[in-house]
Amino acid sequence: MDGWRPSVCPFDCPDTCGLLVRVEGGRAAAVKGDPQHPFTRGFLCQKMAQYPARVHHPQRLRAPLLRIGPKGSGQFKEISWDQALSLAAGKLGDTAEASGASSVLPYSYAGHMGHVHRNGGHAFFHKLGASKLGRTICSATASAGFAHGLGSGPSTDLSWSQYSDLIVIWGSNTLSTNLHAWPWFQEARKQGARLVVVDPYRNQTAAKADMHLMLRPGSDAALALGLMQVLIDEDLVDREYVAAHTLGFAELAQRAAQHPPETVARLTGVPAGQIVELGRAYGRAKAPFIRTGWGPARQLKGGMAMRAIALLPALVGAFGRRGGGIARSTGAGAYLDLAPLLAGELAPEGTPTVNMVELGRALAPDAPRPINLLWVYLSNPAVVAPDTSAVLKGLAREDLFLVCQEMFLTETARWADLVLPGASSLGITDLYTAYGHRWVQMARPVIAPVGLSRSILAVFQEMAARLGFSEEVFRAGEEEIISWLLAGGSPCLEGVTLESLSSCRPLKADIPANPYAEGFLTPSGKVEFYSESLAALGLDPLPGGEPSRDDDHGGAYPLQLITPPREQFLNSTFNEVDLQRQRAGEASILLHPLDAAARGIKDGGRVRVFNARGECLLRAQVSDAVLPGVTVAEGLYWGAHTPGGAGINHLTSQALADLGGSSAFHCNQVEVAPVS
Ligand SMILES: Nc1nc2c(c(=O)[nH]1)N[C@H]1C(S)=C(S)[C@@H](COP(=O)(O)OP(=O)(O)OC[C@H]3O[C@@H](n4cnc5c(=O)[nH]c(N)nc54)[C@H](O)[C@@H]3O)O[C@H]1N2
Ligand SMILES: Nc1nc2c(c(=O)[nH]1)N[C@H]1C(S)=C(S)[C@@H](COP(=O)(O)OP(=O)(O)OC[C@H]3O[C@@H](n4cnc5c(=O)[nH]c(N)nc54)[C@H](O)[C@@H]3O)O[C@H]1N2
Ligand code: SF4
Ligand SMILES: [Mo]
Repeated sequence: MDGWRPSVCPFDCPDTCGLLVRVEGGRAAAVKGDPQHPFTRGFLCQKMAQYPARVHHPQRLRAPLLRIGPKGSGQFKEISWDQALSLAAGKLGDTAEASGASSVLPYSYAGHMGHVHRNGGHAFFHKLGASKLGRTICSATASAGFAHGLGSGPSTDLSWSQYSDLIVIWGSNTLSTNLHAWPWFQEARKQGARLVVVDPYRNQTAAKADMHLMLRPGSDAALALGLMQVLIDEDLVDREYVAAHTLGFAELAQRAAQHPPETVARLTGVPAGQIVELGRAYGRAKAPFIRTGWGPARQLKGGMAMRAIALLPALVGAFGRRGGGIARSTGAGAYLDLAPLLAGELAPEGTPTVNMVELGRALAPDAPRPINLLWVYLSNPAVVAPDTSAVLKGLAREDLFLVCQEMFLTETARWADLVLPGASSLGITDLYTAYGHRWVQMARPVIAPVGLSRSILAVFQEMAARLGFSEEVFRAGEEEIISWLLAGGSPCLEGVTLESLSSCRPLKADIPANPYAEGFLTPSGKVEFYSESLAALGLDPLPGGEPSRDDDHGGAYPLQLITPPREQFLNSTFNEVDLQRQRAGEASILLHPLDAAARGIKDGGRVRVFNARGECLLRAQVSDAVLPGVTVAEGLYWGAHTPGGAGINHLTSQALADLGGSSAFHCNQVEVAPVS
């Protein structure tokens, strides 16, 4: 049906925008933001404006492909779905017989965020007895850090910030990665609120702030302790709130006392005067609001960093005030009943789990447990996973059979033996919740399938039929599964039903704007400055200020490198859209004039960035938007779109953060040298 049709942005972004798609002759001709969406309010980011170009891209995969050249050569021939699925079923059977079902590993993440399809392969791999995947790459450490202070569960809603008089954006590049939070912050500013950014570089967001604390990566816990000490020292603590709702203030105060502003200035690179200024402003604000991104968590001590930041609002009683609190992740996803779709009970007891951050290690020929068949979907590990050279070595193994469900011949799909063309979000039915707001929405197909592409769920159900799996989950349709997800009986989803969602308009989940006003889901029910559960794990029960640091091989790699997202890409997605690549420009590295001068590097010159793990060629951008000793490379460019052919994850490591097991993507030591 032609005309403007409702849909949802399927990408891994907190905003989960309401979309309107203009359909002409079964194709998407244009998209715009849905003005009736109460949170995203009618505008889109520049990436999504290119969605029709991506969906109908000439290089979009339209048929199953079988490898006919050497691995990685990109030489394939088209085959039928029947041939492709029979081959896949045969390989799964052979692999399980030869080396056990646990030598099969699914690898998926969040290329598509709809719950039905994102989770639509899990039951299949459980039943098969494949190794499980620990899906930790993004938020596990941040969640764990918060859980050990405030408890799990949703955090304060971003829209609550409109009532705040002091907004602190702590390690989030809002204007690039969470654009629809910005108007709420601006509303508060119109009423006189001050906006402070805590970030290692002057990103788009920091450039628009009233104050920017430029800290060294990995030093957030120290900064938080420094702010706590100012609050305690200047008697800005809300004693009543602390007495009623927290545990361990006396012990915290002792720890904070070891972090006076001068000490913290040394650890963080932030001038002592700024630490005192922000401490005072935070303590005197009526309703201070913090927005933490994931930046502080992508560090070896990232769990500790998030925990320390999360404790600040309790000290000043911010959770008790309209406009006060802390936002990380919110939304209705946690209230869905995923169990019937995941069918975890089908997995044999003792099935091993592979942490997705350690894919390189898991695929090594000498890994303790062999992985001989890897099935990748909704992810592009050759670009997004850390330690790319280890990942590529694994993907290149002659004895690894690689299946890849993809929309494009990505740098992962190039290594595949079998490529299955994936449907886009515009051709399927799914249910979406957000992690940056509380709205729930369903989308139905608005265009005809592109080529022979098929959805994730459809492929796994076909595979299940071939392998003779007979459970109900392998036959249920998309809408039936959505009704299962909603049937858990959570009061937050009252009134959200298949029927009420079927107009494909957003519905609000009944989650309070500031859930922390109603208590904390910690073991004690209070904010835990002192954490017994951390003590039980043998970890520091109090926030500790020692910065994160990558092993620097005795100073051989003296510069810190962070690798945050780039505005023009969504993780590695949109690399395939020419206009977005042009807008992004050449992959670059930001470094301070002193570091550049010491190395004979000129602004705009080509440089080699390297450490023991690998090297990249990038364009130097010399500016005081970053501290001396710190460098920044934005964006996950495909290797093929980077001058030396190697993307930024050649420099990152498989080391795991302290809590939750995420990657320390922003904790790297490197050296930079000019290239003539
Ligand atoms: N345009 C765009 N939007 C995106 C994405 C994208 O790739 N592109 N990705 C999406 C996804 S999957 C996610 S998880 C989110 C992530 O969104 P963000 O949370 O915004 O991303 P981060 O990588 O965590 O980086 C956020 C900020 O943290 C800073 N940072 C790095 N290290 C530290 C540190 O040690 N301390 C502090 N205080 N700050 C630090 C970085 O400089 C950066 O400005 O964004 C989503 N939105
Ligand atoms: N150095 C560094 N590395 C990082 C990060 C960082 O900040 N720095 N960020 C990390 C974070 S936060 C995350 S979440 C991960 C993200 O890692 P991924 O989830 O792997 O993200 P994408 O790169 O977007 O890859 C998703 C793939 O899914 C495909 N896809 C999208 N929709 C569909 C569909 O409907 N069907 C099929 N079959 N395929 C589809 C896309 O074409 C794309 O290739 O990356 C991590 N990697
Ligand atoms: S990527 Fe994020 S900001 Fe852009 S349209 Fe999608 S949900 Fe909205
Ligand atoms: Mo992410």
